[in-house]
Amino acid sequence: MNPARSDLSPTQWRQIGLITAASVAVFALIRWLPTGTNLSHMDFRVTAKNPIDFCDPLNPQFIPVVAVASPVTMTLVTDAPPAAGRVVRCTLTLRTASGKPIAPEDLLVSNTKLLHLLIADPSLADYQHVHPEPAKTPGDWTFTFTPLRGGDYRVFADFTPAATARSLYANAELNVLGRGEAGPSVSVLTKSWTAEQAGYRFALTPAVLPMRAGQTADLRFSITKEKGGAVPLQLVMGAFAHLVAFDAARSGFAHIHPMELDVTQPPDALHPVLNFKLTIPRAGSYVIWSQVNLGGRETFVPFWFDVVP
Ligand SMILES: [Cu+2]
Repeated sequence: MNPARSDLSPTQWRQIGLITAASVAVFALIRWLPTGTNLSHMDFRVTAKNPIDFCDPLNPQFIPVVAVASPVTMTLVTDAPPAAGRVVRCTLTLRTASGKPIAPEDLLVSNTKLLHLLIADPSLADYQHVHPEPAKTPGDWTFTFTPLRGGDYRVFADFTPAATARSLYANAELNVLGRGEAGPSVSVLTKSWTAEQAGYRFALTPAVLPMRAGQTADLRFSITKEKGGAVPLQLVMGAFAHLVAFDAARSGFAHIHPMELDVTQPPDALHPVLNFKLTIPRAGSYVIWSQVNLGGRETFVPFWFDVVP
């Protein structure tokens, strides 16, 4: 008989058996529990010359999404040819470079959502912010939107893989039939730091004018009710205002949020003011689309301006 065995009493054998069974059960339970993402940081690694890897949330920059290589491919399929003024139903597919689907469990919530789409027509007169919902097939996401104009719409996706915990971007184009007759008039393209819409006056005021390329600009965003009274400013995606800047060529964007980070302290009700910082690296024509929630109604207001060298 094996001397080691002879040292153990039947009770000890039973204890070993129970401990082993318990360990197997715990192991099986852990394996059975959802483990989150199946993707690793290697799935989001890019070997190209200009990989997207930046995004310091405290120092938001203009991100040249189109020029840089994204480790993610995005494709768009619509149920019918998109046309201006009509609802378009889209299925968007997100995959890693090696073809792995990017599903909800692979992404972190950012600004209250897993996936943000910034959609703009070639004139940048129609800007929309949409949140796709995950579809049954992993990697597929569905959304609807109504393009106001014709042309090659550009769709920028903004998301944060759980594997890297850093913002990542992708882009795709969607041709929309029509000449834009359903869209806003070109007067919205007039360069201005003020705008009126729906009974409100919006002002975006840079501390120093003109805005210069490469210099951080302090921007003051304010809203007043034209007839006087309180401005019913509410949170949208976890902030009192979102500003998204595009260059005229739509090569990328900058998405910025108020410096007033404490959303439990809303701005003054009669004359809300929010402060932003923005650095634009290159001279040219730009638009900042502001997005606010006024009494439950989402309002988008553009400000066109020039950045000088
Ligand atoms: Cu935002």
